[in-house]
Amino acid sequence: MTALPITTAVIERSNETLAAAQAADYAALGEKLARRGVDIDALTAKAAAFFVAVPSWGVGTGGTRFARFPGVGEPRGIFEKLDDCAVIHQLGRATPRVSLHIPWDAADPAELKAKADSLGLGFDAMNSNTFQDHPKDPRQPLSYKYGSLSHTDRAVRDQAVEHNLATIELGRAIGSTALTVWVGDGSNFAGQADLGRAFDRYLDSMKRIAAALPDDWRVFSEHKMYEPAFYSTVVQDWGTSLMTAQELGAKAFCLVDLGHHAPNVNIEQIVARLIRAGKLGGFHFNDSRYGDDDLDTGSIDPFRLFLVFNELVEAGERLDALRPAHMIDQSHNVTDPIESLIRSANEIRRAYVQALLVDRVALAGFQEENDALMASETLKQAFRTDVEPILAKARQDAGGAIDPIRAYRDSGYRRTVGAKRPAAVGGGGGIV
Ligand code: LRH
Ligand code: MN
Ligand code: MN
Repeated sequence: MTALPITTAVIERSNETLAAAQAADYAALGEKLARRGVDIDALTAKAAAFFVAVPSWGVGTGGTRFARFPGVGEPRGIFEKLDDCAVIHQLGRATPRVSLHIPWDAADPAELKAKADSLGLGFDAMNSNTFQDHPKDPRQPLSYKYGSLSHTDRAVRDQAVEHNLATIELGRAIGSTALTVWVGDGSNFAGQADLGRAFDRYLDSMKRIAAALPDDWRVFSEHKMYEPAFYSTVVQDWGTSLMTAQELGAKAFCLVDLGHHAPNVNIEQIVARLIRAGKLGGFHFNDSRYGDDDLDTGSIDPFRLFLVFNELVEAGERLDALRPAHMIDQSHNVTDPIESLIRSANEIRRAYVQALLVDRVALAGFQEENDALMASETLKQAFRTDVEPILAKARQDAGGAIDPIRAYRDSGYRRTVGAKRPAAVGGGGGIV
């Protein structure tokens, strides 16, 4: 049995100094919400029951294609990554599952499961990687330079399909029930690829993957506007993703990565449409200013995140049937990844609670009357509410930290792993 990385004493000591102020803030917010007819404890219970998965690739320091500046005590493999994920969940209590990327995280399934069990973690959707070559993987000798699932060469497509099947197999052994497929397939020059045929080949490959899914599994197709291909991308937007999910049938859904759209695109409307189509499969949360920046969720545009959650809450029972997967997908280039992931998960919960605060009866009335200003104010009133005392109470009651970043810094975890894990060498780009 692996000991949990942060001791209870560290969390308790940190909470002791903050408990009185937290209780007072919670009581004050409770009174304020009661005047609006809202029961604060019911909100706290909903916040505490809302979880989001962390990406295994997010706990290592990220980089760009220009450079990567390693951090102190970076995890050397999936087992150390799981230790870091456990810290995030111990302090924040919002992230009990980890999303793996294969073959980056390939390991013996029994060992993966045992390690996760000992840390109180589980596994969320598996991600297959056919967007780079894997020279060390004997089962993937062919290059993905010109694509994977949509490649012109049948042998490369076969290899990419097989890799997805192997990813499902590993996921099945460790208790996952979903596969996320994102391919970088596309072209850099007009004329380089036949836009129609490339999509036909992609669909054909995806059908083979969907046909091999276990009964209780789902497959998510993740779209992305551009990068690594800069002229055309095979699965470039939610339209193509929806066509894919519809052709593939009942087990196929669309995954929305918030960073994978042109700036200013109305993502919450895309979410509303996918719910309407019964095809919203899940999210990769992050934030961005320009492109697929992979910045901390809610760090640039928390209002947009809130508007996405507003659609989710508005959907009510329709969403219960869809059970969308909530996952973070970020790259941390200048922050401690553990801190970024703790606060990102908290921002996601914050957006959820703020969305729960929207007076839906009033909003529907203003919409019916075409009272644009009051409809907008109804949303803004919820968004302006500082719900941090609710988030802190949910953490505290679940054994986490009232102020998780402070508790993390006080714990000295980064220093401790820095002494154990050799410093990584910086240099060229790359996302891991
Ligand atoms: C692509 C992406 C996709 C990958 C991950 C590493 O930009 O969002 O989800 O699997 O990044
Ligand atoms: Mn993503
Ligand atoms: Mn991305």
